[in-house]
Amino acid sequence: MTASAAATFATRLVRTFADLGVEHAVLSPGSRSQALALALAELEQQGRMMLHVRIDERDAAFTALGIARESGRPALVVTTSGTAAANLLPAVVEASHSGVPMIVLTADRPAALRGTGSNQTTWQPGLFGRFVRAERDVPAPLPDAIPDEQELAAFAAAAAVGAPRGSIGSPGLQAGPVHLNLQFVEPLSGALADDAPQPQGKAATAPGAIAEPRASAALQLERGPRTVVIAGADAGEAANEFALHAGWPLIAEVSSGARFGPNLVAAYRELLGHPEFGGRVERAVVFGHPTLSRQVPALLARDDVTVVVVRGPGEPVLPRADTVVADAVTADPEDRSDRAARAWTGQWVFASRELLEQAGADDDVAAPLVERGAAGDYEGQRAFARAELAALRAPITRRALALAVWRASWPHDRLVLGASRLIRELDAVAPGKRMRVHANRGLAGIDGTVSTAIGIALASQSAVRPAVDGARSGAGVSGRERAGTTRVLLGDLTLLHDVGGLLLGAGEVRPRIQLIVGNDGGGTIFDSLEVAATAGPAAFDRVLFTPQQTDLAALAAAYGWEHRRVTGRGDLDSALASPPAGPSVLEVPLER
Ligand SMILES: Cc1ncc(C[n+]2csc(CCOP(=O)(O)OP(=O)(O)O)c2C)c(N)n1
Ligand SMILES: [Mg+2]
Repeated sequence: MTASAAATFATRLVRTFADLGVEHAVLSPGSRSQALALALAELEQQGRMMLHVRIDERDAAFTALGIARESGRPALVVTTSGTAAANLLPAVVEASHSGVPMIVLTADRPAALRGTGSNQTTWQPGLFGRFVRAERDVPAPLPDAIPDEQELAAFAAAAAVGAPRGSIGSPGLQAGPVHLNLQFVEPLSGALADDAPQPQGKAATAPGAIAEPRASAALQLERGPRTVVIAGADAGEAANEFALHAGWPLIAEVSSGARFGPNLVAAYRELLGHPEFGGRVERAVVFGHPTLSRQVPALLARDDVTVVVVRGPGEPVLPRADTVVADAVTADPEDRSDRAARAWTGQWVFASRELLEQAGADDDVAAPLVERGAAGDYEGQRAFARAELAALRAPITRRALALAVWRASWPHDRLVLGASRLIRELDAVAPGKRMRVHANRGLAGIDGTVSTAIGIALASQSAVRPAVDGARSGAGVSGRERAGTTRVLLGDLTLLHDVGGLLLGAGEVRPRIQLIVGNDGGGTIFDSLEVAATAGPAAFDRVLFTPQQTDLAALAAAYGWEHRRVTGRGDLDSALASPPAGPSVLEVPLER
């Protein structure tokens, strides 16, 4: 085997990423990228990297997005040149907006071939535009000139996690995708060249060097104004802790990761619209990215409300020019003797609980009220059995489905919420529960949901696999708790958009993931828009609702996923409580 500078560089580069603490790589096959692919396969063999192979680059990138969402560490995404690289854009854009780290390695032909009509060659530098935090176009490794992998990897890793402000790039750099465009020339793979020149750059930092960005000084908020804390997508537990510490009501969306605790106001939509509640708010402190209601943006737009936005991983919301943006906030702890302040928060919390109970009661099928009937009272016993059966067989509404999924999920599980109606339905009624919830709310696309969720399942359920000799790599996630089931609540079109994500090739890890599909035959979210009333019904259905009658059982079977269809609440609860050990689809027909 001839020595290959490509192989030498690729091997050094992926090893350096492993040393820096990168644990997962997702690759799609291709010729130009073969040196990277083979180097990753070897690292996987050594137990130093978890490798996932996806035929579709769009899914590879969403899988990497899911892995990083869950683990907080960037995964590598590796593709060949041409349209392969272009397929990464949706996940890169989502990662950019939600502040999820990702390291994209696109293989390329030499720069001199751009614009010459050369096969599979395009302008890959700049492909991701403003959506990457940093980018390098790296010339092909040659026997006497191997790019400095240490410098490159350290640069990419630092930019992906949002290096400390001021240290690299522009101030306020946030975590997100980074693009290394790696040119390669023949021989595209081969033996490692032992005598190849060593990089002159500074050595890569120690193992596990991917660091948390440093937090800067917190903004102190004075007490006094009637304040609410708003936790949008990915706000995280910090929002909850802050609300609790300051003693302020917490309006936490269902994808915030902060929807729990004594200050939670789950039924915030009704209350924000009420003059005695929303009408009296003087200040809002916003964590994360609120996207699920009309009421929160309306509050933040009001000029009698001061808006303080706390920077999180994602793009900060800037509803108004006078928004105060802070890296962190503090406030004096709640003063339990301040009756006015306690009344303010208590009023929200109690009203919310009342409203939520009503909403739940509206939907609960009357539990059998009939007495069980004494021994020998056959009529009474029969009535009881009939009532109980009716409850179990009661048809499943959207609300019942959303609540059932919420109730079935526990802190060791993961819950992923697709865009569209069901996440909103859940947001309207879910009571507090401390658990990890993920949703791609950076841009709220219906694309890539299956793949993102698989990434989340892979990262939460995995540890670095033992090396061939059984030894474990130090870079493993063994210190972290392994998760239970990843449940995904999504609509039928959202599933069908990412059918390709169902494809887990032979030998790929098959995580414990349950896709719970509310199948209403199309995009019913559009039914609630004004256009549903103004457009002609046939045209509306054709171009917005977009009906589908896909046989989901056959689809699941084709991809080797278990499938079950449930129509009654009893079956729904049991299917959710005991999901299969591998990937499965739980189909729940819903009325339009
Ligand atoms: C990539 C992308 N394309 C289009 C949209 C617009 N869109 C939002 S919801 C939706 C329909 C979703 O249908 P389904 O998943 O069945 O959910 P339902 O509304 O029926 O609950 C579409 C097309 C989007 N958000 N993202
Ligand atoms: Mg639908």
